[in-house]
Amino acid sequence: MPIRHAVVFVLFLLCAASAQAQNLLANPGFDADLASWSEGEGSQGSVNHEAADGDSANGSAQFDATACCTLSISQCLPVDPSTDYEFGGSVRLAGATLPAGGDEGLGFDLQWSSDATCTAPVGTAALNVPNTEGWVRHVAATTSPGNAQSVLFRARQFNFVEPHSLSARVDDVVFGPAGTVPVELQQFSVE
Ligand SMILES: [Ca+2]
Repeated sequence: MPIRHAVVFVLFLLCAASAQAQNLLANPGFDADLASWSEGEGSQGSVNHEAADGDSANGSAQFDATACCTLSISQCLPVDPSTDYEFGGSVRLAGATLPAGGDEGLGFDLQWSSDATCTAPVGTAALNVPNTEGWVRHVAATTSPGNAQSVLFRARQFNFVEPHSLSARVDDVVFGPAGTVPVELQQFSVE
């Protein structure tokens, strides 16, 4: 193997290993439980661990609304300012027929903070998932504000429409620096 090709190959392996390690979320695949996640938004329903029927592996977070208006689970993470990040996850809206306008559905959102504990908001980013059948993966890119020190990552179900009975599952969530989400091998080209 020519030396030049060997160097490229090694660099690619390093990039691949790095990409797999960069997801900053703990327990992103909900393998056994909802450990590391905090439930928010009060008592409009419940978020529970679903052992079976996951996306790439068993275990997902099951959102069951019983009243208006939102359900969410979140994690607070340290971030660097003015840095490109990627966020999202896989979603299954179970048999839902969603009205237009985004009043019902699920999304991922970020709330940047200028302190280290997610209590001094300085900006937001949101990725709302369209009405789809089956498991679908959604990922978006954004840039942290120049004064950001932490971010609150949320998977959030919206349930503003009667009878407030939407169910959805979330799995394989991701938040990390640009490049966290692996690219297809075919997109990697050497001269
Ligand atoms: Ca899983």
